Amino acid sequence: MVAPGAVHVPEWLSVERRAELVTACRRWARGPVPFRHTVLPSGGVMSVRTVCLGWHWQPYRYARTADDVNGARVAAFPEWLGDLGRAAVAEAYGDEEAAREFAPDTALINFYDDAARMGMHQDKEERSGAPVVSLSIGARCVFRFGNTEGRGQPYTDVELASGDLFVFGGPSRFAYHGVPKVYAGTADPAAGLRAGRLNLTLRETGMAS
Ligand code: MD3
Ligand code: FE
Repeated sequence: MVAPGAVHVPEWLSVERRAELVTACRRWARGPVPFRHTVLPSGGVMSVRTVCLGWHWQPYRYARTADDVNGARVAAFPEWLGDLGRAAVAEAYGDEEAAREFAPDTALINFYDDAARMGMHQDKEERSGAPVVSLSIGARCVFRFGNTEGRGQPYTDVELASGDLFVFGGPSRFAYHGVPKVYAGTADPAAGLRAGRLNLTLRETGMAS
């Protein structure tokens, strides 16, 4: 446990599982909403590329359609990905009831090239107290896990590598966090990624279907 409710499980995903997820992400990246750099209301452009399933996150709300991209309805959130999320919660918390109750309805899929970063932020658009499940594939990175007060210290830097699971629940759910560094040349070709890092987060939006 990195902080209350924050559990890191290194190498939870088998190489076969990683490869299946990479293949699925390549398909989702083609549409109906393309993998793209999100443009913020400030005019800033995120360096990661993102595509969503189930619900589309646009700064700073969830919608069924990608009104900030091409207006298309996002691809469905597949049942098998919910099953993987429940298995992840069971593994991280050892709590079968928490796992059964976890009903993610959106996935945010981020791709980092070696230069991409994610600034310190909170995820506050979800109207749910459910945990967030994070799956990392590909290049290693520094994941910075902070506090609930602001972007600055105190924070803890954790290295995330290919196959790692991280679950954020309870008091950790609203902590600031970010990715200040991706390590070039640490991709996972066996998983089908020759460069860069993929991160999938499975979440409950709390949106009424
Ligand atoms: C802690 N993604 O998509 S995953 C994001 O690696 C995001 O792509 C990072 O932050 C990435 O919003 C970090 C870990 C993560 C995701 C969501 C969280 C940690 C979290 C929500 C609440 C607390
Ligand atoms: Fe986040």
